[in-house]
Parts: sequence; structure tokens; C-alpha cells
Amino acid sequence: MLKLWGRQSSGRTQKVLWTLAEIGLEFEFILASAEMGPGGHVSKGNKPFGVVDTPEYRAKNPNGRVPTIDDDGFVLWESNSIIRYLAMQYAPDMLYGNDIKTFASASRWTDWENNELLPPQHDMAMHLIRLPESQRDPQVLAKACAKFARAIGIADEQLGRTRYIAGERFTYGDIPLGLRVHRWHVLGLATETPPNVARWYAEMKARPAFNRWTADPAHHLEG
Ligand SMILES: N[C@@H](CCC(=O)N[C@@H](CS)C(=O)NCC(=O)O)C(=O)O
Repeated sequence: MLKLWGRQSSGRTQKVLWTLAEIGLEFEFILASAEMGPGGHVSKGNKPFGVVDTPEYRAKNPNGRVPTIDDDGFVLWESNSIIRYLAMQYAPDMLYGNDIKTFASASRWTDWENNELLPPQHDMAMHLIRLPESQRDPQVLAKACAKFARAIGIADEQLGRTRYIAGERFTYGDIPLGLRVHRWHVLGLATETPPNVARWYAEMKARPAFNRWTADPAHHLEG
């Protein structure tokens, strides 16, 4: 059975969890982190889940980060590579219409999420909930919110042209964006969701796979 190391509060792990839920693949989930534990972030004195610093884990993922998968001996890290692998290996029809151009477009939006949405959203989470209050900086938060909103405007333009982010069908490219838009709402920072993103987000929330691991606000607000 496929094994996944990660934590639910990790956006990158969430991408993999949602993808696995879309595919309907059974897997073993092993909680692992140097930064977060059952009580929240280590900066607040909480004990981390651990595992990532063990020699066994480092042999699989020398970065000591999450997520990592082991699929019958095939070990892979880097969240975007993992979801591309899962799509190609288990659900090419469902997750990109078994079409190379659709795959490439979904891949582009997956990398775009990593470059444009993830960095500001990381700052949003840190300076809103994760850091102890004395270390939170409202200016960093405001800058991150503005940067995130600008990037969301680009997704909104695309979603004004196509039903899903990579065309007229759901693809794995919708998953990273869906996660970030959901987290933006759960953090209470989505004060003005542009119309096309709002229409598309409603569709994402209706997906059973979204509701398996991603919907629950507790998976995003653990801090
Ligand atoms: N580029 C890597 C980055 C991995 C990464 O930084 N993961 C974070 C969680 S989202 C992590 O491991 N944080 C430290 C920890 O939880 O121990 C990926 O996309 O998988």
C-alpha cells in the first residue's frame, strides 16, 4: 500500500491528500514534521510529530521535509512532482484527460501556485495564527494579503475564460489552487473573492474528494 509522510496542516501535504482522494487510492498516512505537532507549532513550545529527522526518513528524503511518498518501493518527494506522478500513474483520464497539452497546462498552474500563491500564503498563516503573538508583524501580513490578491486576479481572468483552471475539464491543476483559495477563506482573509474564482470555488467545495481531507477548517487553522 502507498505510504504518505506529512501532516494535515501542511498545504503541500494537502495537495497530495486531495489528489489521493480524487483517485480513490488507499494509503497509509504517517504524521511527520519537525515544525508542527499535535498541539500546534513548535514556536509555541509544542512537541513536533518528528520522524523527519530519523536516518530512515532522511534516506528517503534528504531534505527532511514533507510530503514524501513510497509507492511499492518507489520513493518520491516534492509535492508537485508527487501529484503529477499520481495523476500519470493512477488517473490520466480523470486528472488530465490523458492529453499531453492538458497535462502541461495543469502542470503550469501547479508550478504557478508554488511560485505565486504559496509564499504569500505562508506569510499569511505565520503572521495570523502560527507565530506567537509577539512575533507577528501586521505589515508582513498586509503585504502578503496584497500579493496573494494580485495573483488571484490572474486565476480569475483564466476562470473567466474556462470552467476549470486548465480548460473545460477538472484536472490535477485545480487542486493546488483550490487548496490555496480554501485556506484563504478559512483564514478569514478572502474579503473580496473575484466572481470567476467564487463560481469555481463553489464547484471545488462540491467535490467529494475535497470534503475528505481538505474542507475541515481545523486542518488549516492548527497553529
Ligand atoms: N518544495 C517542497 C517543500 C517541502 C516543504 O517545505 N514542506 C513543509 C511543509 S508544507 C515542511 O516540511 N515543513 C517543515 C516540517 O513540517 O517539518 C515540496 O513542495 O514538497
